[in-house]
Amino acid sequence: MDLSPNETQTMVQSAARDYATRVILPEAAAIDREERFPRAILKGLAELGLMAVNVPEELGGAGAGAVAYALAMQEVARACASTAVTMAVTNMVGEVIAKFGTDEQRKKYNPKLASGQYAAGAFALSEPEAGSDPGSMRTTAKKDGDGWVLDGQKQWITSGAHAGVMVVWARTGDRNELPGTRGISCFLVEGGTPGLKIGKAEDKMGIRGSNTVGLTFEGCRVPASALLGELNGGFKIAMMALDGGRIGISCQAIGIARAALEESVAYAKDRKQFDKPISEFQATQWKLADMQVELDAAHLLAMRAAWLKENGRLFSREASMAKVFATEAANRICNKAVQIHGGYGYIREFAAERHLRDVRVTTIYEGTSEVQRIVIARSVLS
Ligand code: COS
Repeated sequence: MDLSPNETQTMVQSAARDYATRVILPEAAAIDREERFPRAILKGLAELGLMAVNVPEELGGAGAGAVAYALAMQEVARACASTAVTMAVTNMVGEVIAKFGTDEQRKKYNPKLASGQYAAGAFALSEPEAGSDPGSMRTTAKKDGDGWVLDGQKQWITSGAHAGVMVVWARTGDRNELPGTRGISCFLVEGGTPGLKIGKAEDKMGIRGSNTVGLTFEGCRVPASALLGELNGGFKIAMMALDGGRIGISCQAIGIARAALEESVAYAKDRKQFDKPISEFQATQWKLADMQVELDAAHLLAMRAAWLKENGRLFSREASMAKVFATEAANRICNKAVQIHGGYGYIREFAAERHLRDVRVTTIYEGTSEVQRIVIARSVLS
C-alpha cells in the first residue's frame, strides 16, 4: 500500500509548508496576543490557491482534491491555528457552493472566495439554543414576493464579521408539516446585507486570531436566487458539508499537535536537569513516544477519510472517526507538551501554552466528540 502523496498533493503541501513557516509562523504569537484577524496572511493563502484547494479550477480553485487540502491544512495549523480555522471554513463554504450551487451562484461567489477578494466565507448553522441539534433551529425564512425574509439568531460563527458570503440555514417549512430536520433550507447571504447584524467578537480561550460572532437577522431580505440547493433540503447540505469540515478540523488538530511535539523534542534535548538533557530520562521519552504514536494514528485516520472523499466514496463515519480520535489525541499531545516544558510550558514565552489553548476547541466545534460518537455508533449498529 502506497501512502505517499502524488505530485499535485506534494506540491500543495510544500507550498503550504513554505508559506506557513516563512510568513505565518513568525506572526502566530502576535496574532494570538493581539487577537488580530490575519487579513494579509489570508490573502497570501488565497494567492497560493489554499483558500479553495478542493474547488474546481474553472471556478478559481486549485482543483487539487481533498487529500491535498488535508495536507495543506496540517501545515497551516502547525504554524497558526487561528489562520487554519479561517482557512478551513472558507474552503468548506467554497466547496458547498461549488457542489450545490447553480452556475450563477458558483460564478458569483467561488472566484471571490478563492482569490481572496472576500477575506473569508462563513457557515451559519448553529444557534444559541441549537448547537449539537441543528434540527431544532428557530431562524426562519419566509417567502416575500420574489424573495425571502430571514429572521433569527446564529451563534459561534467563524469569520462572521469578515465574510463576503455566508451559508445560512433557516426554517422554511411549516413546523407541523415538516418537523425537525425536514423543513430547513440553505441560503447564501452576502456580508453587509441590510437586516443582518454582526454581534461582538467572542473573547475565547484559544484561536484568538479567528473571529467568532453571533449574527442577528431582522427582516433580512435576500433574493430568490439566494436559495442554495432544494427548498427544504438544506439539512442534508449541512450534514454533507460537515462531513468534509470534520476532516479539516482533524487536520487542524494534527497540525497543532505536530507543532507541540516538535517543540517538545527540541526543548527536551536542550533542557538540562540532574546534569543531563531531560530527553535522556525515560519519563520524557515515553511521553514523546506516545505523542508520536497518537499523531501518526490520527494522521492515518484523517488521510483515509480524505482519500475516500476524494474518490467519491462514503466517508461520513470515517470523517467522524478521524475527528474524534485526532482532536482528542491532539489535546493529549498538547497537554503532554506543556508537561515536558514544565514551568516554561505555562507561560506565553513558549508556544506550548498557546497550542493547549488553541487545540481545546477542536473536540467541540464542527460537531462535538459526543456527536461524532453518535455518528459512528449509528453506523456500527446499522
Ligand atoms: N450526509 C447526508 N445526509 C445525512 C447525513 C450525512 N452525513 N447525516 C444525516 N443525513 C440525513 C439523514 O439521512 C436524514 O435524512 P432523511 O430525513 O431523508 O431520513 C436527515 O439528514 C436527518 O438526519 P438524522 O435523522 O440523522 O438527524 P439528527 O437530527 O438525528 O442529527 C446528528 C444527527 C446529531 C449527527 C446531527 O444533528 C449533527 O451532526 N449534529 C452536530 C452539528 C454540528 O456539527 N454542528 C457544528 C456546526 S459548525 S461549528
